Amino acid sequence: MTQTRTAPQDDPAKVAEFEARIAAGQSIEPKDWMPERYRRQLIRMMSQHAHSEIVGMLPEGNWITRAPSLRRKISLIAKVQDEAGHGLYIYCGTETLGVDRAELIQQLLDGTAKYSSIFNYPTLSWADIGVIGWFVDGAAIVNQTVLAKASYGPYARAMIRICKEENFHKRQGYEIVATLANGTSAQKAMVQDAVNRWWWPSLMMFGPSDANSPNTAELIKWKVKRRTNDELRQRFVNLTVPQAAAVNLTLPDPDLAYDTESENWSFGRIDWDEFNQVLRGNGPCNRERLAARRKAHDDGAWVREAASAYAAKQRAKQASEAA
Ligand code: BYC
Repeated sequence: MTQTRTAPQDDPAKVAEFEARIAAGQSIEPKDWMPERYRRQLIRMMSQHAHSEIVGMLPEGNWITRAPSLRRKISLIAKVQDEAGHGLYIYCGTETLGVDRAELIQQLLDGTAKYSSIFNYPTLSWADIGVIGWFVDGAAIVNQTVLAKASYGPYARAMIRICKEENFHKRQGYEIVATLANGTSAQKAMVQDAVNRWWWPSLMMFGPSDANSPNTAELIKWKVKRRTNDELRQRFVNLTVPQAAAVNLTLPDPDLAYDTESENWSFGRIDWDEFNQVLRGNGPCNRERLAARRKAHDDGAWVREAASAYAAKQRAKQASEAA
């Protein structure tokens, strides 16, 4: 297993050359020299992203057996499968920075790595599946479309493909929402309840406010992040307000108001205490999510062992053929 390297002293001339490349809009590739801090920031951010995709399968996976029709079931299975693919793809991208995915997965299972706060909330009704697609994948698209221009090539390229799939995810969600919103009064009440529960946690997905975001300045300087947390959150609100109006649903914020001067929808105060509690492991489902991942990891041990044994056998066969 490749261990995370200890930080060498970065050569100032190399740092200057690296920053000039970033300023010129060049893409940084795995074999290029990079400051150790840049490498570590990317490992942190990309591994958290990969973990989010994998943990993010759990809330929706709960509903595969209860999807209301074959068509909905097929779409949901495809979506959850895509998320597994995104996780694996981003773990591969992270490995280009010289870290082994087994090490990263162990950090998730130990509870020392973060994953998106949003996946620590429960999916209580079928309408939640629609609202997750609409809000959560919608928020992911806003965030990741910008990350597709990140300075680190493997991450940026992963985002291009992932965003294409997220668009399908969002559409399947919004279609469920629109159907329920135009359905019986019980269906409409169910989807409005889901909107009420998921709205604020979705705004928290974008991270702390800029004033309290320790990583943003450095990541913007290195063009990993191209927009701040608050800028992306605002863009998401601006896009989502008209989408809610189009299906006659109300967003649970009495302070939502259009500001003609800035052309933004201003919104109420986010409950940062709740956000911090979820990040500390005290959200409604943190323990359940980690327990599910640990069980899946343990149950899958035989698959990893079998795959390693097969790979060793293939290597031995190739070596004996070459000899
Ligand atoms: N939840 O300095 P900040 C998906 C942490 S999955 C938990 O602003 P940064 C999908 C942050 O990590 C999409 N933790 O950080 C899957 C940092 O902690 P550490 C997930 C959060 O990196 C299945 C600390 O708070 N998307 O789409 O500049 C189904 C301070 O924050 C959160 C990504 O991962 C949070 N919400 O900005 C459906 C996108 N927010 O590491 C859909 C990639 C912040 O210093 N990541 N923290 O201990 C990013 O864009 C950025 O990393 C963030 C945070 C905007 C999330």
